[in-house]
Amino acid sequence: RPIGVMDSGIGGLTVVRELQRLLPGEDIIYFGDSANCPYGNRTTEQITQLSKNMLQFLGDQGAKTTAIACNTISTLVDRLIPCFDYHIIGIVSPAADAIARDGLREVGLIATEFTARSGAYEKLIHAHDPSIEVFAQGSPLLAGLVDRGDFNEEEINAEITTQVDKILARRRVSHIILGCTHYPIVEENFKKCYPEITFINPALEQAKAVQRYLAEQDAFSPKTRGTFTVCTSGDPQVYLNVAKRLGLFEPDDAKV
Ligand code: DGN
Repeated sequence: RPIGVMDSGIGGLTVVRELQRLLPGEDIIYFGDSANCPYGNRTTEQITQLSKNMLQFLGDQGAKTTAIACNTISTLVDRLIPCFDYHIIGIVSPAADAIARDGLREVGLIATEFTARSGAYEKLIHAHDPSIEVFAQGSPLLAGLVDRGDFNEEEINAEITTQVDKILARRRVSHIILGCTHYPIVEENFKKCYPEITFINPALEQAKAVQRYLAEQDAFSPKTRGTFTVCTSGDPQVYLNVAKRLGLFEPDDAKV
């Protein structure tokens, strides 16, 4: 049975990259809802409904677990999990656990406006240690700019510097969480604009959480190389381009 990965768009391909590195034998089925992206500017009810549709679809494909790669959707994971009878993993919780474990005293967060406003990272980090300071900043534009797939450097860098400068004006943090799955696709832009800052990509922690779950369930695939299927409500060509940019296994199947 495959691992499901879902996102509002192409961003979750950054989680697929980590899954393929850690668990190359697993079949992966991906759903990206680009027709409705960005989710970050939508209401809670809209995001919940759209997410349920994707979780249902992946469950129907027989997913043994689904990684909700999208941070925005993961802020609502507590209301989604009870609606399904198969296993679901969000991305915020494993990332928050890792930050608390690594002993950072303060950290910046750049995310969609929805995620930044939700306080989900703060809540889960503070569950470990309430004294860790989190400086959250929402970007209304960056996820949409990346999802467009044309990688206009000037526009992307302008939005990165506008929002990261706002974090740094509040506190000169040394670490910033890339709290939207679309952002690690343009991680090089972040690094070039701010070489002195360490940018944290939550995708690896989520992939490790999937690995732990499969180990607990004794549910690893016996294969050495899994299949990779992309389904999207948007333009499959954009997914193929980004999959290539990220060095993913060539998708076996790209469906609309
Ligand atoms: N990629 C999504 C996230 O991680 O929050 C958000 C993209 C969007 O829909 N704005």
